[in-house]
Amino acid sequence: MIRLEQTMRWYGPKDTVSLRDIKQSGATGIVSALHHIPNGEIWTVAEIQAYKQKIESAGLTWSVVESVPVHEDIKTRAGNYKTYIENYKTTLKNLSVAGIQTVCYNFMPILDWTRTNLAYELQNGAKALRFEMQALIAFDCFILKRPNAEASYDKNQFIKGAAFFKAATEKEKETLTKTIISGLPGAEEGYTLQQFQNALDTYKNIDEYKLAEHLKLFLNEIIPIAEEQNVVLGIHPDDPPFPIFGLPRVVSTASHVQRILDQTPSPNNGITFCTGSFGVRKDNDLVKMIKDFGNHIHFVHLRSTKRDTEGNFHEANHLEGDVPIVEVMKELVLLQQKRVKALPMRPDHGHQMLDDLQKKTNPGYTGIGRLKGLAELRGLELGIIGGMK
Ligand code: CS2
Ligand code: MN
Repeated sequence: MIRLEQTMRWYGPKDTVSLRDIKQSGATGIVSALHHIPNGEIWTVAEIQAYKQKIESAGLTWSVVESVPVHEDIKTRAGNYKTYIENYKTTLKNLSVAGIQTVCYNFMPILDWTRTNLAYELQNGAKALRFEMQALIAFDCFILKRPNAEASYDKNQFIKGAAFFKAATEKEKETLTKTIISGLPGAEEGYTLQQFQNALDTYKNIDEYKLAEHLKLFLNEIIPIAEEQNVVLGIHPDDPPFPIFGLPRVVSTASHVQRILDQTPSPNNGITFCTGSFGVRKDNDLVKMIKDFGNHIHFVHLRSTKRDTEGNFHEANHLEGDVPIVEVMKELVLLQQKRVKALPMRPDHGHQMLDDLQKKTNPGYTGIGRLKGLAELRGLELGIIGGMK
């Protein structure tokens, strides 16, 4: 039986988790990007080849690009968006020339993924990433002071946000600000408070429908190139999968995904199935989503989150939390059997634990925490396959 392809994300030569570490985890594929190239610029064949060479010399394969970032001008359809779309096409062509044909991207306005606490201590002393609503509200209403921010929250939430702000020390406020707007790994961009507010202003007249339209217009241009070049695209869901800072969201639910697939019909137009992001919403039936969108799932991120009823969540152990991971894996094993090629998956994030706690790693992208996740996930997969025989 063909198994899922085990991959891990690598942030390039500066990543303190090395290619050798990743090799020892048992992963065979690398998920990476040319992080040194500014958003919107063309990735040349020479640059891609050199990077690929580095990965291959460690005995690994560059399986997936995560991500080719979509320039803000494309999302807002302003400024130089036409040039950036042309550049995107060229980058896809160049990647295909180099033999890299699975590309992840996202369409989240301004901020890539967002957390409010990068060192949430678990009972066992390991650290996890956490999103706390009242921290976000404290930042939005009292640090950023976004005009009319209060209207985005119900009264109860707002009171809790105010209390959070009141109790926080200057240092805590500073850390919170940095955590939210300095850019988590992969985001490639960070902002000052003023820059962030200016960026928010560019979305003043863009609601969900307009943003969905912008995504459609973008995909209508790049999907034909992807088809011609045999590249599959997987859009990563919004993280968190609900609106923040009054910004529109277009990849948070099953109906969002359906709209993306219907708007630009093509086998190359697909999703990155991130269980941790989609799984924060109770109304996302993950197993059903795999059944419904299977042919369009080009890449899988496996992790779990534990949510409460107030919009807070933290990243749980890979096999625990709210994601029905056993059922999800069963469905993925079935999906894999219908495919010719191995579907790339990676343990998405991991706790900071054991020696990770002494090491400076990209938040969420620890060596040992992810190794544990990967080991558990492949064991689960093998057990399910064994039980099917
Ligand atoms: C995050 C993001 O959930 C995640 O995978 O770590 O970096 C995400 O991969 C990117 O937003 C995808 O473009
Ligand atoms: Mn993910």
